[in-house]
Amino acid sequence: LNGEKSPAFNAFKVESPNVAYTDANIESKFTYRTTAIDATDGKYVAVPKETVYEFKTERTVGKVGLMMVGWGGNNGSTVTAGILANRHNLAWDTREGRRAANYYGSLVMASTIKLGTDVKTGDDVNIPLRDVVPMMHPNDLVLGGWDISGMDIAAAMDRAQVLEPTLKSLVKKEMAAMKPMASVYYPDFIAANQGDRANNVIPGDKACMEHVEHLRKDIRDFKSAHDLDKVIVLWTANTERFADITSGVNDTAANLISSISAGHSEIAPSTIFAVACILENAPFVNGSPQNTFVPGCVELAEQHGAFIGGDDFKSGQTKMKSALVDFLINAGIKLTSIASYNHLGNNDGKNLSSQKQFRSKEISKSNVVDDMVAANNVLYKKGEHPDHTVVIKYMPAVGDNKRALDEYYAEIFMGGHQTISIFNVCEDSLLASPLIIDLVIVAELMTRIQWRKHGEDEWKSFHSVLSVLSYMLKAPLTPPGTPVINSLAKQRNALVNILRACVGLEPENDMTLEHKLF
Ligand code: NAI
Ligand code: DG6
Repeated sequence: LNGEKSPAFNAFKVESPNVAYTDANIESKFTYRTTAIDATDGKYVAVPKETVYEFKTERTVGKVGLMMVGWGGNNGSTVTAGILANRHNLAWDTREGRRAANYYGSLVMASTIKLGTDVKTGDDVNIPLRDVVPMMHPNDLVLGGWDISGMDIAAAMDRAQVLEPTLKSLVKKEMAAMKPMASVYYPDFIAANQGDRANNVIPGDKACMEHVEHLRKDIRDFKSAHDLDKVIVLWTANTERFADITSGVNDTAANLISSISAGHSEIAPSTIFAVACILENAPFVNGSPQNTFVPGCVELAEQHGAFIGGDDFKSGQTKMKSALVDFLINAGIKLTSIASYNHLGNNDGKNLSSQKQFRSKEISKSNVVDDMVAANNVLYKKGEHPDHTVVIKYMPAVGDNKRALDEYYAEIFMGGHQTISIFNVCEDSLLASPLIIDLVIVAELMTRIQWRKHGEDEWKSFHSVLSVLSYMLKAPLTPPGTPVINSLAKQRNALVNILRACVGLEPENDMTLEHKLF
């Protein structure tokens, strides 16, 4: 690298022979250090390993559009109002006093990372995560999307019953002009109790290529109407039932495309959206638990080098779980059972009151501790798991104010027991909205990062399956054959340290030797 500096830096610059700033890019050379293990006859040989990578991050974000599937839902209307409130710098009265727009709950917009140590004071220097590399600002997003309910987004915001009336009145006019496009609706995939809101549908009740082409055109039209450089599509529509994975139907990319053309009944609307996005090269993120990304869909994304990510926003109970269980097991405490109850009264809860859709959610909420348990072979024998039960009940009166009750039961020293009970109450959509923003910001960023091994000529993109989004997701999709990481701390470290590598900085190691060795 030539060490050339551009006059325009982000919040900081890295002075290193391994980093070059050009007008177009930030280029870094990064030594990735891992430990290779050779296991023979129960004995391990650990060999430190180094791989030198180069990263190139395009500095110009461009104009970005976010198209939400399920725009008229609680999440879709809430995130829309939140972005508008931030864009217009709004403040409003509540019975607790005046409130101002913010991005609390967004990892990117509201959390910091340690950049390093101040040479003069020895203190940590922390910067907003959003400043590590050039990132899109959510206030700049152009919003659009689809919903099977034709209600405008202002009316949808009222229907959601999430935000304060004083705030709603400030964004109502702008949101009333926002109308969701008609969507694909295959009644068999969501609860029958959703039928009465399906008044904005593209004709046809099962998969077909016309639906794929219709959605592709919607994306292209939206892009050209708003003069966008790129569009990210995010599924925040109802939880669907799982689709059966069947050989010859959805197991390969070619079979999936043939099945869509043949009108096969086992292809979900979310998969139709994913296929349309892959073919339009628009990153597609699934915020719901169903298996949208059937094997054929993942293969199609790989073939087209298109980005996909999922599944299911990790907003409240599961986020706590993936932090707390990591803590308990890493503290050497043997977690023996987790009982998780939820009740909620929003439309998501209504849809989940149907068994098949509940089952999708039960699966995504249940597998979230597996990696942490498997990693501790002192506490758990191979294949041993804590008991884990997940219950969700629809309770209309509490609306979006979801109640989540968890009991963690653990074995401690000398056969003793520890019981931790958590009662978590919050507006579900106010937790999910900042995650939508994070998913979009990071997915967009990944379209601007390329890598190569040092010495190679060709730059490449990250793998089509964006596992770097895992922090925001309950059941992270990973490239086929690669491990799933659920631990919240590990997920955050992975994201932060990849960003650091892009500007040639070492991973944060928390050793603070400078404060210990003197
Ligand atoms: P919601 O029920 O309020 O909104 C879903 C919207 O999707 C509705 O407006 C519905 O009309 C629309 N819809 C259904 N099928 C559609 C289709 N084929 N095409 C276009 N639109 C369609 O639900 P909410 O609360 O906004 O949640 C959305 C999704 O996010 C759900 O699947 C939920 O499980 C998931 N989720 C929500 C979390 C949260 O904290 N709010 C966390 C994790 C996941
Ligand atoms: C009931 O659990 C409804 C669900 O949609 C959840 O609210 C949502 O998946 C969030 O789950 P969690 O476990 O991240 O709070």
